[in-house]
Amino acid sequence: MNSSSRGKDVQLYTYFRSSAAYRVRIALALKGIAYASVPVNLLKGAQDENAFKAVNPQGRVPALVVDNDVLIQSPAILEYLEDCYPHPPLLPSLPLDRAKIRGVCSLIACDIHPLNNIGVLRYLRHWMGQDQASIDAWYAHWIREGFDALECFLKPGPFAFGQHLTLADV
Ligand SMILES: N[C@@H](CCC(=O)N[C@@H](CS)C(=O)NCC(=O)O)C(=O)O
Repeated sequence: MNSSSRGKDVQLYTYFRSSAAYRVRIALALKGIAYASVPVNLLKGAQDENAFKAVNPQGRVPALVVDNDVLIQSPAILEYLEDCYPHPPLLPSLPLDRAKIRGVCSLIACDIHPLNNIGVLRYLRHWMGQDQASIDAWYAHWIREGFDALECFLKPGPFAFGQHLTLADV
């Protein structure tokens, strides 16, 4: 356990296949923060049940509960973890470098992922009448377009931005 996490009661509402929750799990692990997992089975619709909506009215994972405060949205949670548990750092010190890394994070979290979320895909099927092949084509299109752009921003490795692991890798 990270020394600064002692005394805090940390719970992560999560689902094993959720990439947004994965980001938070990776950061928690890298920073050595002890937490309890609360599984929310997205395929069974647990995100829409009252028990979870009482935690996150948006019905999305991840949600991180720190003592009695609920944090939502993986970018905000990652920034919180970076602020409160700075070791190991997942952002460099220079503002310009930090902004470049955050830009890549946003490319993934704001422009690729939301278009392929369960709720969006279900809407395409049930309300827009799209078949599975069309939905798969939609999914693949936004991932391909996003990843093509992402490749242009990556530096020579081993990590996305060079020698150090950052939020872009997370
Ligand atoms: N922008 C949010 C996205 C959270 C999100 O959409 N999580 C997905 C799983 S990856 C979810 O809970 N989906 C439930 C649904 O669409 O019904 C974040 O980065 O935390």
